[in-house]
Amino acid sequence: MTRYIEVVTLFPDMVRSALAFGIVGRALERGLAVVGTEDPRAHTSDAHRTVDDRPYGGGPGMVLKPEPMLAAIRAAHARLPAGSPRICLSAQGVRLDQRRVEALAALPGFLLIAGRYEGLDERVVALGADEELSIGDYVLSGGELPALAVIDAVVRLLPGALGDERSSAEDSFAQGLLDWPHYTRPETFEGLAVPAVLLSGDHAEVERWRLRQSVARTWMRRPDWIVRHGLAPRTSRALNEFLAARQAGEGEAWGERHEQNR
Ligand code: 4FD
Repeated sequence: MTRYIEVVTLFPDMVRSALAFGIVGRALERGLAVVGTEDPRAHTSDAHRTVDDRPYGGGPGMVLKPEPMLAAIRAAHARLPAGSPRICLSAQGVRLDQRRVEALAALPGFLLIAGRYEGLDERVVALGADEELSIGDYVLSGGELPALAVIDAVVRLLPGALGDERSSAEDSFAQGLLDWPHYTRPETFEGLAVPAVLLSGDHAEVERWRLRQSVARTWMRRPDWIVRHGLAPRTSRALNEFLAARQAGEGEAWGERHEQNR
């Protein structure tokens, strides 16, 4: 099933051009998703095609005028499957995470609203958005990069996007864990060796090592995830192995930076 995504943006070329590369570019070429854009400037009627105005109450910066924004939202939303949510990207939104990305990837369509300047007129949010999403606690000059982050995260989950051999469901992130370390040739690089287990050819042992690395890194760097997501029994055993090894003062510098292997 093709997914339909629309982006309301004053910079449609910025959005379209960024989607031409890599995994997402190929997925869109294959028709796994279709991304459309709608420019609020096309919904102005004055000679200067004005999209912004001074804020009521005074102060610096400009606010996007409500009429062109809402008209663009409605035009783009009319092209989407019925029930597609209208999502505004803003630092005031609910934080995006992989669970939310998976939920978006399961929908037939959604609309992303990218604001600019100091922000949107609040009535556009009230009338034109079903929810607000944030990609993190920092301020950007526009919602285009957050919209692109959402699109990238969603499109790479669509069946066929990663190629048939890989499955995003197997990503450690999908399991609530940080990724394990990756290595390729050469075997020793600037004095740092690849962990011996990865050269052993013992696939079961490699899998256990990766899970141990993932859970150790998660424990060290993101203990909040372990509290929030809990651990599957196998993962819980891997964590206990790591904690026991650390207690005994053995093994690698788990989850710490600049670890030296072997
Ligand atoms: N953290 C984010 C999203 C947008 C943004 C904007 C109102 C400003 C950060 C609406 C005000 C959009 C985020 C553009 N900055 N800036 O996800």
